[in-house]
Amino acid sequence: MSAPAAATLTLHWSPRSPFVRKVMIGAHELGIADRLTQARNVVALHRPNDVVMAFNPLSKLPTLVVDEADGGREVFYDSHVICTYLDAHFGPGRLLPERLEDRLTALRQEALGDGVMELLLLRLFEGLRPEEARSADLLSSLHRKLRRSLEVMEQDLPSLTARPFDLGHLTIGVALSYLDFRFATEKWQDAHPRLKRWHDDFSGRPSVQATIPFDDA
Ligand SMILES: N[C@@H](CCC(=O)N[C@@H](CS)C(=O)NCC(=O)O)C(=O)O
Repeated sequence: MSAPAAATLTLHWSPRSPFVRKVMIGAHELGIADRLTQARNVVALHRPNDVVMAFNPLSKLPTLVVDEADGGREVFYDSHVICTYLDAHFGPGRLLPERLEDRLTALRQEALGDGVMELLLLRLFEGLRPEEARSADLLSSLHRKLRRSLEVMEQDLPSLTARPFDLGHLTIGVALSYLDFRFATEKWQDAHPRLKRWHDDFSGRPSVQATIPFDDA
């Protein structure tokens, strides 16, 4: 395991990736965002990126490369593993609660947020296909899963408000922000006013304000 104080941390990064945003919000929350050198890479499901693949065979963002002062190198992916690495070195316990019950809840909420981001990415890709090639079954399935996920997020509000901010809050917040970023017409807020209020508070955090997504290519 590297000694981060002397290491160079390079995050293969995109300003529009919700999974990268998870890591960046985590880094801001830990006060170490300026330790991460951001390397812009464009990745796409249908076009593997050779630079990213040199470190991550799946060609996915985020990927963290840790270069140690002694010449050693370690690579970490995916967003969960990178957040775990950052928390262990710079937290510890601030992103991943130490108490088992809280940690399991945070991890389940992270899985829910990750799943929503994955289904939104699928919906985005499907929407880019010619209309006649789109799968109505897939789009309808994704829609049902999104609706149900929003209901469960709303049911999770008591546990979200009871715990200090952790990876569970972070990931659910990023997923809702990504929904707004890519599908602003979804109007989920009308059906979930309490979740909207929670998301408004989340959106006001300095770490979230510092990582607003944008399309640059
Ligand atoms: N489970 C991964 C998902 C990462 C992911 O899907 N990232 C997208 C960008 S938002 C990507 O790299 N897509 C390129 C590809 O799937 O080839 C994580 O948590 O980091």
